[in-house]
Amino acid sequence: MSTVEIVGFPQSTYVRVVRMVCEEKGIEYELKSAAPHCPEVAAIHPFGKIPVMRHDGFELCESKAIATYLDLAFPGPRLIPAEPRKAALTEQWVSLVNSVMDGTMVRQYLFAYVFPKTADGSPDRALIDKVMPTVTEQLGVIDRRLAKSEFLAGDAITVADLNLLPILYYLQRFPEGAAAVNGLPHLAAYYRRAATRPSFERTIPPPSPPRQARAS
Ligand SMILES: N[C@@H](CCC(=O)N[C@@H](CS)C(=O)NCC(=O)O)C(=O)O
Repeated sequence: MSTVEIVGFPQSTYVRVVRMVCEEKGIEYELKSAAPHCPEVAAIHPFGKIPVMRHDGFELCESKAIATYLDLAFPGPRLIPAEPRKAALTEQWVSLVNSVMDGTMVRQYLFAYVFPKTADGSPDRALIDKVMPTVTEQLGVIDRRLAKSEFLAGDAITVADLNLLPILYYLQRFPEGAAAVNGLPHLAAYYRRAATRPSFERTIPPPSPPRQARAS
């Protein structure tokens, strides 16, 4: 089989998710840095979002779909468990993070620092202060889950964890986000353990997201 091509900026949390899947499974892949909506991306994703993937003539978009393909098409540890309840819990936590928490933690909190809409380009303090209680509340939901199991879907790492960790990485880069994560004992311990995994270390994004990533 030919090398998997992942297309998208390495700063994107969703791009990092699929890279971490490759790393955890030992899949050989090439990362091609590309902006959302560029022709190469728009040819595969109907709404121009990153990541997109190419493999052996097969093109695919949407991070969860790409993760599922990689998990099923390649050998290596199963990242979406075969056991029905664990598989369903994996889906549940991906969905909760992508449909609710990504909006609060990435699109509002992180973007208030990285892509502020303030006149002078300084961090959007009003938005940060407004959104932090919700960020903390949502992190508490994850902390309570992690009080019960080592990983989100049970006792082994799954796509659910790989989908969350890139967001936690960015939260740790900013003061309120770091304080919120580190103030929750189960979540903080989970993050410390996960951050030592080669899949995490080998996919750490370059320091600053390109301006073109702004549209979302
Ligand atoms: N549901 C998509 C979301 C991907 C996504 O929102 N990617 C962002 C970068 S992190 C993007 O392409 N934003 C540009 C846009 O939405 O126009 C997935 O899971 O792959």
